[in-house]
Parts: sequence; structure tokens; C-alpha cells
Amino acid sequence: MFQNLSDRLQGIFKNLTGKGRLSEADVDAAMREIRLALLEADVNFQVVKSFVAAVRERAVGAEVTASLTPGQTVVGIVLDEMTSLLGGSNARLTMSSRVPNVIMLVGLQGSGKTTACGKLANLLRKEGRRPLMVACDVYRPAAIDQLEALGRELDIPVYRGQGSDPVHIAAEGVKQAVATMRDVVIVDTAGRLHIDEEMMDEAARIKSAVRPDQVIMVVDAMTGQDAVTAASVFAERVDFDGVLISKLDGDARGGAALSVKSVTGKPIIFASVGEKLDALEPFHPDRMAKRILGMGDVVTLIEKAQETLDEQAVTEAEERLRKGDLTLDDFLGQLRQIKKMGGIASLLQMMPGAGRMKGAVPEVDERQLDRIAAIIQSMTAEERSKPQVINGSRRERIATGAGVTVFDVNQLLKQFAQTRKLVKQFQKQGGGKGRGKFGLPPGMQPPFGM
Ligand SMILES: Nc1nc2c(ncn2[C@@H]2O[C@H](COP(=O)(O)OP(=O)(O)OP(=O)(O)O)[C@@H](O)[C@H]2O)c(=O)[nH]1
Ligand SMILES: [Mg+2]
Repeated sequence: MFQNLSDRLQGIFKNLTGKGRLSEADVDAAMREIRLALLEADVNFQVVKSFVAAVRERAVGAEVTASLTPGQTVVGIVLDEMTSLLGGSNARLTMSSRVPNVIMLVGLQGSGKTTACGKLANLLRKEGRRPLMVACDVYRPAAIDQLEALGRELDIPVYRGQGSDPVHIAAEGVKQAVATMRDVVIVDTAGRLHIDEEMMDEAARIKSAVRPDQVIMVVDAMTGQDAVTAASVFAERVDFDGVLISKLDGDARGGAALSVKSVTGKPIIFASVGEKLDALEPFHPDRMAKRILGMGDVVTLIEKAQETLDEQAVTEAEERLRKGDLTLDDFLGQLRQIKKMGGIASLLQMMPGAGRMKGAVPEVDERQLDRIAAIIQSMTAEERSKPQVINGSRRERIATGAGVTVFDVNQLLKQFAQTRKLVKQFQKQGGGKGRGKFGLPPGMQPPFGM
């Protein structure tokens, strides 16, 4: 999959990571090569441009860490940006509580809609659903036969309806599902060679007749830019919810997969990786990026270094704590750790005894954490380490910078002062051992109740 692109990028990285130091010229040369490799993979020009710009900007401002060479740092940034190019987090099929749910597949001719219909039905059945496939490609009798053959192979019913009006067949298909107790309907539609008015009009009419929970655009990974253009026209005219990228098992260049999210704004939900009926899987942007960059080992190394970095920060904070001089930066660090671990609510759930206190566990507004972070981030380095310098006019500036009121800033500073006092007392009492996981003494938490 994406073999060419993968080989090219790996070559570039080998060059980069082999060097102990990176000059700006090294970075520039690597960026030029990455740009070329992406263009050759048929990634959309604009997408390439902003991708390279983003990587370059981060690479220039990147912190140099002891555990990674500059080259490895750059590779880490490329991985990160490529993951977000592919959609960032995993997108899921979202369906309503209505019965039956309706999923409609659209796409250009030969993109793999009918096959995807069977694969999706198969996947959903594995999740305990009872699918019905509806054949709305009335232009080629062979298309209906094809879906019926898939249905027989999978032992999943197919509704073929009567007449030649796909809108009517789709609507009747939904009724059929109700009558036969099927809880999810998958509508296969006709594709055309090019996106045209007629095709989009028909898709729009089927859509308004059956009101699908999800419209999925099937995009052939082998076709590159054309498919992405078609998808973006479709997004404007008919609108869809997500992409199923097909034929990823072939020697696709990668352009379609890498461009479609940026160009259409719609996430890739599924990847089809073969002709067999079980060759459909949820799409994971992070795994795909790693695969393209072909770098299991390097990735592990980078992730490890990241962890050490966090550990280092925690140890440093603990050191300061022991001396009793907690800074606002430490505070921010604690907040970030908490967020990373899934937020306060999930953290509280993990605490011993939390189960017994059901209902007593306070509802914490996670947005408060963001607000506190915003306030601290609006402070200068000096203000963070010596909050006592924060006078009235500084408070106003910080409040404006963070988009909060001066009252909020005052509250945070007050809570921080109290916390610091507590820490000092705690230290005097001979505490310091048995510190909480986050460097704060047990029972002490950041001031999220401000
Ligand atoms: N290798 C591979 N082949 C696929 C995949 N998905 C579909 N195909 C093949 O692509 C061809 C077209 O698939 P169809 O499902 O008929 O495509 P379609 O979009 O329904 O086509 P029309 O109905 O003509 O618009 C078939 O030969 C499929 O076997 C895939 O993920 N991998
Ligand atoms: Mg078809």
C-alpha cells in the first residue's frame, strides 16, 4: 500500500535521522523532497503546500531534547502532521436510535460501492445488527444481480423492488426492512463515470426519500485526484458524512487518501483492503500514517522520548515541590497530565473508593481546565514563577489575553496561593513521601473549582 510514497519518505528520513545535527539547509532540502514525494503520490497541491508549511514551522521551533536527534524530532513532526492530514482521530459510523437505521452508499462508477455494501452488511452483522441491502442501481440489471449474489454468499437479504425508479425502490426497501424486522438498511446506488447533474440529482432525491443516518462516499484509492474532486463536488451538492476508501490493497499512490479529508472536510471512516467480503476495517489515521512512514521502530522511540520528557517535567516539579516553591508552570503541567489521562472525571473514577461514592463524585466541568490553562498561558515566564509580581494592570492584561474576567484571574491566583501554602505546611509536617501520582500530595488537587 502506498509503496512508492512510503519508500521515498523512508529514504528522506534515513538521511535526516542519520545526522547528529541538522542545519536549516538540511531541513529545507528534506522539505523539498517531501513536497515532491507527496506531489508524485498525487496529493492535492494545496494540501501539500500547507502540510509542508506546517511541518517546516514546527521543525524550526521544535524543542531539542536529549533523547532524540534533530532528525528524529523532524520525523516525529511529519508523523504527527500526517496523522492529522488523514483525519486525526478515528471517525466512526454514527447512527441514530431510529429503527431501521439507513446507510446510503454513493460514489463514481467502479469505485467499489456494491462490494462495499456487502462488506458493510457483513461488518454490521458481526456487531449484532440485522442488515437488509437495497439495490437501487436500476440502470444495469447486472448490478442488481451482483448485489443479490453477494447477499446469497453472505446469507443477508437483498431487496430489489420493482420498476425503474431508484427513489421509489429505496423507500420501499426501508418499508421492507420494517416488515421483516431488519434494523439497518444499506442502500446501494448507481455510479457514473463522471460526476454529473443527473447522478447528483438522483442521489439527492434518494437521500430526501429515505433520510439516511449516514451517507458514505466510496472513494477508490487508485484514482487519486479525480476521486477527490468528485467527492468535493458531492460534498457541496448532496453532502455526505464520511468516506469509505476502497482498494487500499492495490498499488495506490496515496493521493486520494491523503487529500480527501482536507479537501472535503469529511473523515475517512472505513478502509477496504481487498476483494474478500471481510476485507473492510475501521480507518485509523495514526496507524495509517505510521504505515506510510514505515517506521515502527522510530515511532516507538519517539513515543518513549515523549514519555521521558513528561516524566522529567514531573520529576522537576516534584523537586520544586519538595522545596516548597510550586510555580504556576507546575500547575499547568499538572493540568496537562490530568487531561492526557482522560480528564478529571475518569481520573476520579479510577480512585479507590470512587465506586462506593457513586453520585458523590463531583461533576467537573472539563472546560474549567481549559480556562485555567488559558489564564496561565497568558502570563509571562516571570509571572508564572513569581505570581506575586502580578499587579492590577497585569491582571487585566492576562484576563484579556485569556478571554476571561479579572475576577477569574483573581480566583485562580487566590487558589494557587492557598495551594502553595498547603504544600509548604505539608512539607513542614514531614510529608513529601507518599506524594500523589502527579507530584501533588494526596487529596490535593488543582483549583478546578474556581
Ligand atoms: N482489490 C480490491 N478490489 C476491490 C475493492 N473494492 C472493490 N473492488 C473491486 O472493484 C470492482 C468494482 O467494484 P463494485 O463494487 O462493483 O463497484 P461499484 O462502485 O459498485 O461499481 P458500479 O456499480 O459500476 O458503479 C470489482 O471488481 C471489485 O471486486 C477492494 O477493496 N480491493
Ligand atoms: Mg455497483
